Amino acid sequence: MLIKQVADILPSEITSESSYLNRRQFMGAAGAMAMGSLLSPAISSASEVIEPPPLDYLAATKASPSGFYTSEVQTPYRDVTGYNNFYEFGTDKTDPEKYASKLVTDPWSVSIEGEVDKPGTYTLEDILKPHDLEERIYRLRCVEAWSMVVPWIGFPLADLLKRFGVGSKAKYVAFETLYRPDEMRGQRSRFGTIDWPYVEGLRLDEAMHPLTILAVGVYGKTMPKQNGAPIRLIVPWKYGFKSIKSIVKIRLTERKPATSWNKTAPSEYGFYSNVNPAVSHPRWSQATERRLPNSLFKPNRIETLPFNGYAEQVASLYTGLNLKRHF
Ligand SMILES: Nc1nc2c(c(=O)[nH]1)N[C@H]1C(S)=C(S)[C@@H](COP(=O)(O)O)O[C@H]1N2
Ligand SMILES: [Mo]
Repeated sequence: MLIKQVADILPSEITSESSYLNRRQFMGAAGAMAMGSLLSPAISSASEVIEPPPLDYLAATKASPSGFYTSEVQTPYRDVTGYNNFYEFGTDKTDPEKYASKLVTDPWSVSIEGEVDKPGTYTLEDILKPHDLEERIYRLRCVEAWSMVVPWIGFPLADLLKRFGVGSKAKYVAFETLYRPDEMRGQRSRFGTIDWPYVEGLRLDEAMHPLTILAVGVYGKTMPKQNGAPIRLIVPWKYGFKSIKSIVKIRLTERKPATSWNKTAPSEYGFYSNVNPAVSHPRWSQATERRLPNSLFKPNRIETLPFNGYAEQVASLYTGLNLKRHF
């Protein structure tokens, strides 16, 4: 599949040099410190060298009023594609990269069902044809308290839903991942916690929000299989597990759909799962997060922001909703 580029220069290319430099600076400095601690007791001067430039995360968020881009340092491609959650391929962070190559993503089709004017099963090519692809540089905050900054390529989910016609009874959108145990070794595991296929859902207004996209690429390249090829959801103000991968079904419904992690542990994972530093997971705090890449020398622990820093864009969707109760 080809990714059409809408602009000659992607925003990720504009900022990639500075993130490359930051990374280089950091690696050089970390190396210097490791050497320093082995070879001489003069760590204080070495540690001056490794002090990273302070990052103003809030300012980076505000820089793009739409929330479509952040100027924060982008997580390198090797981390975005090598540290993944995709339980269909196993529960270790490195399993998806190791095993997702077995996934057959061509041909691919997506069925559009339920309260929609033009239901049917469409090939990926038909799904993508009329949509201009654009880049969005988003924070991705996993419920496990790590995060990344990723330049996705995709298009607004709203554009797709409008095209197929949202029925008057539709109140939610349900999504389903491929179920193919022959290719997805995690689906064959007898010790899994998830009841396959993986399912997710959004309220219709969340699905129609301009920040919500269907992504088909990352870093200007076709989506790697471990990241949810060929097409996945990205909802940047919610915990990462809402951003369902390798979608084969989109169903508009009148009733709130079931969601995989909520079914697995309802007291730990709610339907909304908006990023919220004030609501702890029963087993850990959500007040801070580990921003990848990190290391012993640079733990990169930062504060978690309400709605993952997208409050300005999305808080109004939840006016009057008790976010502690509806976590
Ligand atoms: N089908 C499916 N989608 C999924 C998951 C999964 O296990 N299966 N993991 C989720 C979780 S917990 C996160 S944090 C993100 C990770 O996306 P990434 O690997 O592209 O960073 O995908 C989400 N989508
Ligand atoms: Mo996650």
